Amino acid sequence: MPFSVYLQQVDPDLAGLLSAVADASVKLSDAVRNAPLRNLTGAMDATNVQGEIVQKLDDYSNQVLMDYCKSSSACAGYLSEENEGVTTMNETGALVIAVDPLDGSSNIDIAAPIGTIFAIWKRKSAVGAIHESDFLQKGDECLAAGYVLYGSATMLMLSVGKGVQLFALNSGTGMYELVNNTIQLPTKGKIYSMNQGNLSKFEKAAKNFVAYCTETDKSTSRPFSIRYIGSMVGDLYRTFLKGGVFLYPAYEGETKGKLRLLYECIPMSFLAEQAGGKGTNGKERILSIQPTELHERCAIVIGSSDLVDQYIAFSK
Ligand code: AHM
Ligand code: MG
Repeated sequence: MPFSVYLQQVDPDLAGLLSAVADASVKLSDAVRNAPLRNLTGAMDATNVQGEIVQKLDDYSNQVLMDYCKSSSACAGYLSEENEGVTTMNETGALVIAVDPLDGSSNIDIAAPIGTIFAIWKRKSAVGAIHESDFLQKGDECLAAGYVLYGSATMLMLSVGKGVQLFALNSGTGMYELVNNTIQLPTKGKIYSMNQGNLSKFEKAAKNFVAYCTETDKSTSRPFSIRYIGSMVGDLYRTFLKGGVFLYPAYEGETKGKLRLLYECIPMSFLAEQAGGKGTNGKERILSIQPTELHERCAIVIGSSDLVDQYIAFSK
């Protein structure tokens, strides 16, 4: 089924914005695949609000998404990893969107999987300019979330709150087509995914969890394998299809990790729960957390429910 036909079942405002995001991602998929030929690799002479070096493709992706979101009349506001504040798009629009325009920036120059992550809410204010408070909403209030993976294929994983659907970009037509109507995240898994080189920096539960993953126990297929691309989009695509767990835990003595709540942890947790999996910060469901800052960071453990539960047990 073409994506445009799938969108006919979706509320028209939401369908319009999702269509704009999908169109933007088709353009970005082409840019990613041709980045070395278009002077789109390497860093800009700039850092973003998080103090991270901005890659040329980060900036390009943000510009493209802003243009396409603005073209959707339903889109009232835009928040991005690359922008300090919120941007009003259309004062009469009903929706707001938070995006990580290009996740996995450190993988751009090595042609490894990268992607675009997004979450959409109904705005809280009625009309007019958008405020921060329009974005400080729980994941439980999300209308839709998804991501596009620019890997060996370009894949769109999406939920509008009715399960998780997977679309593949047909490179011939430039259009997405449904390839799986009911993604089910396996309840068990044999793979864990984390930056284990940083283990000494992480909280005790993470250390205990790694000890659990690496010890031998035939009944639970341990030791598990470790796989870590360093692109959340790539690592989670594998996790959604094959099962397992991805974690970027809280740092020792802190409650937060590296990844951002509004445009990384919430959209991925929304998808995980819609697919029968779980997403937690160790102590609380990610979707229950009340955001207090636009670029708030969050610890995340996400994937197969049995493995996430195991981490939660170590967090008690
Ligand atoms: P980015 O949005 O700036 O690309 O950062 C997020 C990425 C995730 O995709 C990935 O899981 C993580 O950062 C990797 O971090 P690290 O290099 O610390 O393992
Ligand atoms: Mg990211």
